[in-house]
Amino acid sequence: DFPPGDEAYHNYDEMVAELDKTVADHPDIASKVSAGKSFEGRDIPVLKISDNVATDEDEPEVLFDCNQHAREHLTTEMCLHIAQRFTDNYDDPAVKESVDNREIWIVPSVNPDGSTYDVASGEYQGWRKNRQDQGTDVNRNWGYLWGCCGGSSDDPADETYRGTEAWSSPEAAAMRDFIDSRVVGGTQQIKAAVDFHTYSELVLWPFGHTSDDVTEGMTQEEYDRFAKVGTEMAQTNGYTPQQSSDLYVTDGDSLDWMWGQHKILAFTFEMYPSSGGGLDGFYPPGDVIERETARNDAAVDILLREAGA
Ligand code: 0X9
Ligand code: CA
Ligand code: CA
Ligand code: ZN
Repeated sequence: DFPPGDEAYHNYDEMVAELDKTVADHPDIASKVSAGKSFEGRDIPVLKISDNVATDEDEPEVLFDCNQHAREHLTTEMCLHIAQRFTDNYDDPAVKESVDNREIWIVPSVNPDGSTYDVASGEYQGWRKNRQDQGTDVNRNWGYLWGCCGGSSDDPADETYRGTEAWSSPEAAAMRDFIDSRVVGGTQQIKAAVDFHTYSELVLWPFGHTSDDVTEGMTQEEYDRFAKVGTEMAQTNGYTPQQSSDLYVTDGDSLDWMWGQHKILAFTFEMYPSSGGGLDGFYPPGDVIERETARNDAAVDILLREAGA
């Protein structure tokens, strides 16, 4: 489990318990479903938050997903923080306004096998991938131009191994099935999304597979909207806004698929810290969780607003 000083982090069972408690405490506005199962058979829970939560209403839907990468535990806390803020503070008029007019989907751990393995021994393993064979990088396994562009590896030992084919990881496939299931009457209901990672303090937008701003699937107008919203969010949290390929080129990441396949206004946030420490950067002490998750409150609110634009 998490080492001394980091007990505030939630392991998989604690994360599930937290979601169950949220639903038990707020049954009118919170419910839990499953996106599917991980390679080792763990459920990948999805929390829904909205008024009339049992009804699929005609309200813009927003997705927050976390922990595609095993060692990025701060992101799981980010998703749990969002869940708590929109349920525990429902009597705050601004929160109520958001909850009543959106359907918010939260996936605290896309990669529960990897995150469990990372902490199981009591010493951090520095693990990134899932636990399928030598491990697939879940964020290189999504099916938009999978493996196209030198932004992933075909070596199963590599940290960015893309898998044997698109969607070969059960975790990416489960997320695909869930997001595809939000197409209702031919229209994708999820309008905006953030995929949380650590670290570097960045707000990133598509595409990742090319350094071109404008390309097949991205007009200048669309690019400009990403840059505008991304920059506005970054002004609230102090992160650096940029196209994801400005960091480095990736192929098969979730961002490119969410936009390329579904035209979801999708961002990747790289959370605290900004730099330094190599592997240590993935393991900030538990006492930064509150500050570094609340830091994104205003950006999350902007994304919820944009989902209705
Ligand atoms: O490499 C990744 O999957 C993400 N960074 S991380 O350090 N958390 O592994 C970044 C994905 C965003 N896409 C691009 N940078 N193209
Ligand atoms: Ca509703
Ligand atoms: Ca709906
Ligand atoms: Zn990551």
